[in-house]
Amino acid sequence: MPLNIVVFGECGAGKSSLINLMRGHDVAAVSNGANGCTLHATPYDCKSSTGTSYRFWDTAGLNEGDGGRVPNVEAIVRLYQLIMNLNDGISLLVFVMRAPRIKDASVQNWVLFREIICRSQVPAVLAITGLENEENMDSWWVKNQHSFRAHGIVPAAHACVSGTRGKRNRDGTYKFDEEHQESRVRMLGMIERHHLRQPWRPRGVEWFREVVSVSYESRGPCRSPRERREVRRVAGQGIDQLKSRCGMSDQEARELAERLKKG
Ligand SMILES: Nc1nc2c(ncn2[C@@H]2O[C@H](COP(=O)(O)OP(=O)(O)OP(=O)(O)O)[C@@H](O)[C@H]2O)c(=O)[nH]1
Ligand SMILES: [Mg+2]
Repeated sequence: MPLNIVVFGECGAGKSSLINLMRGHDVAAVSNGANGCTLHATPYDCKSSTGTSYRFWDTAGLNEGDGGRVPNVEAIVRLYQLIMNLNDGISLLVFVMRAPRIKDASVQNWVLFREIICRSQVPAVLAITGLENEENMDSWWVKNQHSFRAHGIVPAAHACVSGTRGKRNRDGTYKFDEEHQESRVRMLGMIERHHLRQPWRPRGVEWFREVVSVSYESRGPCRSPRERREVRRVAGQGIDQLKSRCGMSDQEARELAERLKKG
């Protein structure tokens, strides 16, 4: 069976472009406007130079609440469902971000999918796109890695890349052909080195710990023992983590957890 590699990240970051780049031809639709393009998770199979079979999952963009055609909560739910339904397990998370700004939503999504949903059991690598105009694409990471660390984004590996070939030259070549080709080698090398050989099989996150009923005999001032039943709902670990690690408010965390639980 091919190894599942889930490519996720912001709307328009370049996820579909990178999948096309790695496969060597354009099959995944790439957006050319302000609206999000990829609406549903789509698999694309690819064989590495060493013969490993990968299944890249192109996913709907996660956004900061504007722009994308798939509302953010819906995009999160779809990605969660995809990961939960990968019966053959998951071997790698590839998080795609567009340079230069680290958005709050990106930090949240990194923590949510890497730590809370995949429980840090699946390696997560980072692809930073939009670096075609850098003198040396890798030097961008050297200059910026401290910001990622400060935001709690510490990937197993990173690749500074360009997902675009740029404008076509008169001779039929493209402006960023060299950077594009270099990016392909970087992406495939990173994936080859960091994927799990034994895929991790996801388990549902315990969003709520439900204490359905507690019965006990009351003591004390009552003349006769009286049984009381209480129905309580106690926040489970999932919600606590959304709050403490994703910086969500109690209400945001509850609403998201409720949605994810329903599926
Ligand atoms: N300058 C530049 N543009 C890029 C790069 N990668 C992708 N693009 C462009 O960015 C736009 C969005 O690219 P997509 O690959 O569709 O992005 P996506 O993450 O799949 O987008 P959604 O599916 O909408 O979430 C397209 O116009 C691409 O040509 C890059 O590295 N540099
Ligand atoms: Mg896309």
